Amino acid sequence: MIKIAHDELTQLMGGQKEDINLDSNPAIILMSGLQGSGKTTLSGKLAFYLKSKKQKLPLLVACDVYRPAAIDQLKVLGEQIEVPVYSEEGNKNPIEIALRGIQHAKETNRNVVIIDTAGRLAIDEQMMDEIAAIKKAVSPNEILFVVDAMTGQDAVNTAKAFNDRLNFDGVVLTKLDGDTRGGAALSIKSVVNKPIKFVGTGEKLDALDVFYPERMSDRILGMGDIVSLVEKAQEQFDEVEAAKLQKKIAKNQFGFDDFLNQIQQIKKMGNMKDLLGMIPGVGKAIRDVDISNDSFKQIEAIIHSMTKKERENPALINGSRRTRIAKGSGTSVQEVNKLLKQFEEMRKMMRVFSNKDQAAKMMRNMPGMRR
Ligand SMILES: Nc1nc2c(ncn2[C@@H]2O[C@H](COP(=O)(O)OP(=O)(O)OP(=O)(O)O)[C@@H](O)[C@H]2O)c(=O)[nH]1
Ligand SMILES: [Mg+2]
Repeated sequence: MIKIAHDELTQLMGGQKEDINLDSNPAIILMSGLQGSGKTTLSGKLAFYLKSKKQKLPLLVACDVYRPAAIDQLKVLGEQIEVPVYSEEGNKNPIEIALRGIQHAKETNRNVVIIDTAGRLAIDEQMMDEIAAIKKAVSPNEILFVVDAMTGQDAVNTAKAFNDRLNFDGVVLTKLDGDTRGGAALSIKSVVNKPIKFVGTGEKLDALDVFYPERMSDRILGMGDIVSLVEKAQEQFDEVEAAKLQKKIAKNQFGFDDFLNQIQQIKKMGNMKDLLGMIPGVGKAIRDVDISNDSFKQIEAIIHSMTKKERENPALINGSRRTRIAKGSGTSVQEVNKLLKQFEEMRKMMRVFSNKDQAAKMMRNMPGMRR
């Protein structure tokens, strides 16, 4: 079930990762989004990413002409990552600045231009008109819509408003380092049908990740590594064998040899502690507990000390046989008793669950299940 949900979620969020389009020279990237969504920070992060990972020569262009400190903020970021910043002190026309910024990039051989724009507190016409005008003037390769993941479902309305006006190319979710699980990613993708391309995971300039739908499903489901666990189990799962086992269980013929087989299969899946750690919530709980694959050793030793008949029909194992098995396996009669008891309990449970009617009856009789 979890694996199916996980796979569907991944598909819903686009399936594959999507790159940004840097096909022209210079490639032009335009930032859009509400105030405080993280546009300026992202401009710096993206410049750093393109410079260090893609061997590009970016130029940052400061088109936020409203907030007094906006230009300085971008300059500080540019200095940290050693990327030049184009700005015009005193010019209040962002379109002019954007166009001259691109011209400057051409003259100085910069092959990517990242245009940082002004945000507003809420969606307003003036802001939309301005960014639409910049888009028209510069024909960007890529318009990125930047949105704070912590704003939850509001993010979806904002995304829709921006997309209706700008028809942007991709979404960047910022502040995913907070408590949010990022469910907004899912809604945004389904409402505007534009790929999420990056996620911001911190205030530092290297805190930018390419968006992988699969990893986001993990996060939304909060699953630890349950998918890997399911995949591992699937690798070991043999349908023919399973059907045989099912029959045996129904006829109450599930014996110690079958049990040994099951243990072998679990062991094939890998280290016990790692396996348990993949179950959500368990990993932390067992961090300091010593669980080794040896946990099965004693059980295996006891089973190996049984005769073939005893393994097939544990009811045969009386007092003297128990003493013999304990001796043979280097354990104690108590330990043999314990295993036999647990085995019997397990067989009972298995039988119940192999019979649909019985299982249904049992569920109905559980406290809280009655209508
Ligand atoms: N924790 C965290 N903080 C972030 C992230 N991205 C941005 N911030 C912080 O969010 C705040 C706003 O970021 P800015 O980049 O200034 O946002 P903006 O969209 O340019 O804002 P305006 O220019 O006012 O419209 C800053 O304090 C950033 O440090 C992120 O991925 N994680
Ligand atoms: Mg800004």
